Amino acid sequence: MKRALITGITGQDGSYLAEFLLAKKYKVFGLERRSSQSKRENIAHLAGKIEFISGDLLDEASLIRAINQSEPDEVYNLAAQSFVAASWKQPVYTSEVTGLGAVRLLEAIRQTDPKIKFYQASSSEMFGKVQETPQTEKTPFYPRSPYGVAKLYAHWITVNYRESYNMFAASGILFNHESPRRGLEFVTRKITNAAVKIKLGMEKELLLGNLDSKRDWGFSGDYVEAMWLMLQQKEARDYVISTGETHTVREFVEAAFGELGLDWKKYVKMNKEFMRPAEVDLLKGDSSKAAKELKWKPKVNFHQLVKMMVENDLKQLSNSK
Ligand code: NDP
Ligand code: GDR
Repeated sequence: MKRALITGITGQDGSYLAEFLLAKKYKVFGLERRSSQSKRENIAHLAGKIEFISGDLLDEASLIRAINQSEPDEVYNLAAQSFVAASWKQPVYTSEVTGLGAVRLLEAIRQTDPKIKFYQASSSEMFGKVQETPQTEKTPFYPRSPYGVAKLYAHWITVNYRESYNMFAASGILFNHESPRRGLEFVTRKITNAAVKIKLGMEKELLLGNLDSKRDWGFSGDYVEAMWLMLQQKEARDYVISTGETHTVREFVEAAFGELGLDWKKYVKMNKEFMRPAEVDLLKGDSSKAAKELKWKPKVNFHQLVKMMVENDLKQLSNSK
C-alpha cells in the first residue's frame, strides 16, 4: 500500500486529492495546523479514512515529525496562504508560509528520506503580468503580488532541490481551479454563493472589484489527478495544468446569474475595496506538455463548472433556509 502525506488537507484541493488517493488505495496522512475550531468541513465525508498529523509549515520540527510518523512515498505540498488579495495585507506572513514553507518541507524530506517524491503546488500567478499568451512551461515569470513572489520562490527551490540533490521534486503550475468546495472569498464561489442568496431573497446585492480580469478556470477534481500523474513519471518535471480557455469575471457573473434566471446587472456593484494594488489581467494556459507526457486532459468545461457550483450552493442554502 502506497503512503501519501498531504499538507493543506483541509483546503479545496486537499479534499479532492485525498479522495483521489483513497480511491487508489493509498494510506493518506494529512498535516493539520492547530486552530480553535475544526476546519474539516471539506473532508467530513472522509472521516476515519485519513490519519491527521498536527503540524504547521512555519514549524520545521513539526514537519520532520510528520515525515517520520507517516513514512510517505509521496508528499503533496498544497498548504499555503493562498488568497492573493490577503498577501498585500500580510506580505511577510505569506512569504513565510507560501514561500519558505516549501523549503522547510523539502529540508525535512532531504534529512529524513530523500527518496520521497515531492509535489509543489505552483501557480499561474507566477506569470502575473504575462510575457506571452498562452502561457507555457517556458514563459518567463513576472509575479504581481506578494503571493506570486512567494510561490515563485517555492517553485525555484523545488527545482533547485531536484538539481542539487537529485530528489524527485515536481511542480505543477496550475491555473485557477474551482469547485463547490472553493473558499467563499475567491471570486467564483463568492459569485455563485451571492447569486443563490439573491435568488432566495437572503441578500440584495453583490459587491465586486475588477470585472475585466480574465482567468483560465478549471475544476479542482480534474486537476488533482494531474498532481498524482506528475509523481508517477520516470523523471520529475514541471507542468502547466489549464483548460486553455479564458473568461472574464463578468462572463462568470453572467453565467452564474443566468443559471438562476437572474439579470446580473440589477444586482452587481463595483466596489474599490475589492480592487487590487496590482492586477493580473489575463491568464490562459497551454497544457499540451501535460497532454502529451501525462496523458492528462480537463473533463469539466467552464459552463459545467459554473452550473455545478450554482447547483451546489442552491442545494446547501435552500436546506439551511
Ligand atoms: P486553500 O486555501 O483551499 O487551502 C489551503 C490549505 O493550506 C488549507 O488546508 C490550510 O489550512 C492550509 N494552511 C495554510 N497555512 C498553513 C500553515 N502555516 N501550515 C499548514 N497548513 C496551512 O487552497 P487550495 O486548495 O485552493 O489550493 C491548494 C494549493 O494550490 C495552495 O498552495 C494554492 O496556493 C495552490 N494553488 C491553487 C490554485 C487554485 O486555483 N485553487 C491554483 C494554483 C495554485 P486551514 O484549513 O487550517 O486554513
Ligand atoms: P486569484 O483568484 O487571485 O486568481 O487566485 P480570485 O478568485 O481571488 O480572483 C480572481 C480575479 O477576480 C477578480 N475579482 C475579485 N476577486 C475576489 N477574490 N473578490 C472580488 O470581489 C473580486 N472582484 C474581482 C480579482 O481581482 C482577480 O483578477 C487564485 C488562488 O486560488 C491562488 O491561490 C491561485 O494560485 C490562483 O488562483 C491561480
